[in-house]
Amino acid sequence: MKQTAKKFITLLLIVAMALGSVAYAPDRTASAYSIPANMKWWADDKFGMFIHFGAYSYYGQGEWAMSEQQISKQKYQTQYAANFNPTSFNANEIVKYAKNAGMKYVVITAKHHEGVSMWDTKVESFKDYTGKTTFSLQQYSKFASTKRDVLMELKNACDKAGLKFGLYYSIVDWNHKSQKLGGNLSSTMTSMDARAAYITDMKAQLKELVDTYHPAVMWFDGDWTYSNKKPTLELWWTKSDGQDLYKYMKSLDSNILVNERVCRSFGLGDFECPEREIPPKGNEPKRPWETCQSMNGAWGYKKSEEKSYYYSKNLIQDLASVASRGGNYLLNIGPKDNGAMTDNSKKILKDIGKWMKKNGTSIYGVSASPFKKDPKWGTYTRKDQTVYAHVYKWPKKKQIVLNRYKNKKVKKISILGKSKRLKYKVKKNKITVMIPKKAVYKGDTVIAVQYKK
Ligand code: H79
Repeated sequence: MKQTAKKFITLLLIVAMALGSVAYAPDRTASAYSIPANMKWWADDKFGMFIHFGAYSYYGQGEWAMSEQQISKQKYQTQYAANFNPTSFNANEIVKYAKNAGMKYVVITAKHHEGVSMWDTKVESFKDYTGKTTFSLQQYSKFASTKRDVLMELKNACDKAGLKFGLYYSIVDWNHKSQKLGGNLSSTMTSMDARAAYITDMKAQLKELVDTYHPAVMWFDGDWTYSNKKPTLELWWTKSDGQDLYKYMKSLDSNILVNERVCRSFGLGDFECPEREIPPKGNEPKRPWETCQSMNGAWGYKKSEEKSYYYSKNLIQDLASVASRGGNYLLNIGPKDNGAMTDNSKKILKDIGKWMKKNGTSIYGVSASPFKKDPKWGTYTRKDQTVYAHVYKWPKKKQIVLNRYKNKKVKKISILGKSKRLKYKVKKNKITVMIPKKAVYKGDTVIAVQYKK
């Protein structure tokens, strides 16, 4: 008898706990994940600037040109990297544009696949093809005579402006002596010894970067020669290398956030990074994520792409859609051969800034949409008791039907950036809002619905 009572109480407890956990579950959609404390700043910031800048900027054919055109190391180094002289690089200007666009952090390429170290690395093996000169912006290029440190300039500008600073680092290195350009995956190791030595040196470079620039984010890439088996010359990067690299970065600085590309597809790192892709609604990663996107078809400056920039309003919609699905958005600029920002990227950043000034509250620190489906006209984000309806397609009729959040009582409905209250009617779980004839902001007019607690 006693035994049965005990069982019954245990069962009650389990049911109570289950109910409790429902009540305290994060107030988001099925895609909900909880944000670790060390990532809160990043998840709240939502919006960052990516910068692709290297010797490829000088060549002006995109950051993959060396591989796409199978340019030899000697030619790439002597004709492009050696002439790179970005004297118009202006960190304060870039950061001013980033900040005015509402971006809260910046991630710049410290070393892309081409292998030019954008800082004065002292690690021995990163030399040009003769083995004599260090293959870095500070030692190898024309720019060397300026003695400038562009990464430090950017880091300082970010610190001054209150933006977080991050670094991108490519695991493959087309100019390093350990690797041959070519093969199916663009980089093949020359030997297993070369592989081991390269990994040691890569870690030494990463230590230099952390000790010198104290990045808040380390954004790895160029990890696609991977497998979860023993390394080969083709598949020379392994899951266990990725795990080791992640641990190593955290040992250098426990606060650094590291992306999944220490070795992608194994759930490593602190956040996932869909590239040029917004995960479909309902299919978002189950942990923190950041979509990276460029403003045109290239990341590094590509002259032929200068006429093909995306529309600002579409990038704004991307930002809102990403936020509505619980992600971050990292939007890229590719400064020119002389280091200056392109006019097109400046224009886009200004457009986004204009929108963010009035609508930033519907982006920063928001939770994902509380609703299972997106409406035809746009999407939702939420912060505390306010739900923001992002209306991409403004209805022709002077009214719009919004979902009602948890059947709460409405306190006030207005368009963000406007003080006027909008009239509305509540019926069950829908709210019909009377709206002006014209959208206020091209691409995304935000209707804020404040609920009573
Ligand atoms: O830095 C930007 C791009 O240069 C970089 N990521 C962003 C942030 C990027 N790297 N690779 N890609 C984008 C596309 C990758 C293509 C690959 Fe492949 C497909 C790598 C492996 C399979 C190309 C085709 C290289 C080998 C086969």
